[in-house]
Amino acid sequence: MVAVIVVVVVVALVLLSAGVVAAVRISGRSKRHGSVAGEPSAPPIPRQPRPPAERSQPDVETPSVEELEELLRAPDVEVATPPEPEVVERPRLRDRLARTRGTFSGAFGRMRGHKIDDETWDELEESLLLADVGMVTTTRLLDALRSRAKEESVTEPDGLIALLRDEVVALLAGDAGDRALHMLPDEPNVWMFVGVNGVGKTTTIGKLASQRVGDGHRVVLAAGDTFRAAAADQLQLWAERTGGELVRGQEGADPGSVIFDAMAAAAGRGADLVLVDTAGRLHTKTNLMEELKKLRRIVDRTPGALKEVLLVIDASTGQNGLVQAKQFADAVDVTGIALTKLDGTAKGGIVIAIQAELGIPVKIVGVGEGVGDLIEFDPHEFAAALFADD
Ligand SMILES: Nc1nc2c(ncn2[C@@H]2O[C@H](COP(=O)(O)OP(=O)(O)O)[C@@H](O)[C@H]2O)c(=O)[nH]1
Ligand SMILES: [Mg+2]
Repeated sequence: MVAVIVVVVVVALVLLSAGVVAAVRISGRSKRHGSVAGEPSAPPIPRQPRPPAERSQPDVETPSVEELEELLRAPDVEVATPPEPEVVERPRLRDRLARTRGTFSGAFGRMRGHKIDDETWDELEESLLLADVGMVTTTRLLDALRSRAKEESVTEPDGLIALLRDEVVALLAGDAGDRALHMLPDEPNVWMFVGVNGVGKTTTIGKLASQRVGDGHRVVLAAGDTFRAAAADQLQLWAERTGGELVRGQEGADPGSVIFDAMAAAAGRGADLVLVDTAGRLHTKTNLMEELKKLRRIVDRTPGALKEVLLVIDASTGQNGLVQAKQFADAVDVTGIALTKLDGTAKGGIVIAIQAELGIPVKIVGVGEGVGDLIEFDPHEFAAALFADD
């Protein structure tokens, strides 16, 4: 009997002391957990499997499993989880063009009630101008439409609308040139992005990086906008998000040197595409254009090929975008247009004006702020979206 009591007392003492030791260890970890930045960091604590006995001590105040896990986690060790591949569905141009389409569908609705008369032509002209097709291109379209309507004896508004759609497609597809984004195999290809501040250069680069990395290319993003550190930070976020590699310089660094470094990095890492972001301050317009010419020369001198100079235009600026485009196209040989923000604007008709008046192909269009909101431009899809009834 005495022996039994002695055993019980010894077991109780052992349990009690185990509880005290556990409490001391836990409070030590808690202190480390609250360490401030700058303190020497604690070495990572290896995770040990917990013995089942730890859980079966109801009378010692033990932390819950979740609390223990939290406490045992070394505060300064971050386990890098690879970014989840974003599921990107191609947006429908038709959905995103809703506001521009609204301008046309309203006018078409009013036209349909009666035979073609002066009012019909006024409605058409007004809707084209409202959609920022611009006077020059609107006049050209309507002149073509009048002679075709006469030739083909079209008397019903629906016939006229169908003809207008044809004319828009013809104008867009006619002398469009080539809408492909070009790359040569087995060498670094350079695509340079130019345009005024805020039009969407950096965002478009991010979206393209995502597409091309997804297609198996190795992409370098060159932060050639060195005026503001925030510009490179923004590009860095896109690089992290898309799996591209960023090359950046100090704030105020010579953008040319960043491009140089980017080309060297691309060659060294076997990257086949370098997307070059540039600054777009308009108030130093002459300098901006000179800077762009210089960057072009640098790219021309480095190994690798300058395959695209893409002028980024914000569709919501309508006819102003056209004026900008003319200035840029005079300074650098622009190979194509990236037209952004076609979503949410009623001025989508600017696509037609750009194509008709500049003769530079619109290659890609931005239809939202998301990573997947960039689509290659297709005149037939555009016309179908514009003339859809609903
Ligand atoms: N709605 C919409 N917003 C866009 C699009 N492209 C860019 N943006 C937004 O426009 C703003 C300026 O873009 P940013 O890339 O910084 O322009 P940058 O100054 O030319 O580099 C950002 O808020 C972008 O999210 C687009 O296609 N649609
Ligand atoms: Mg930018």
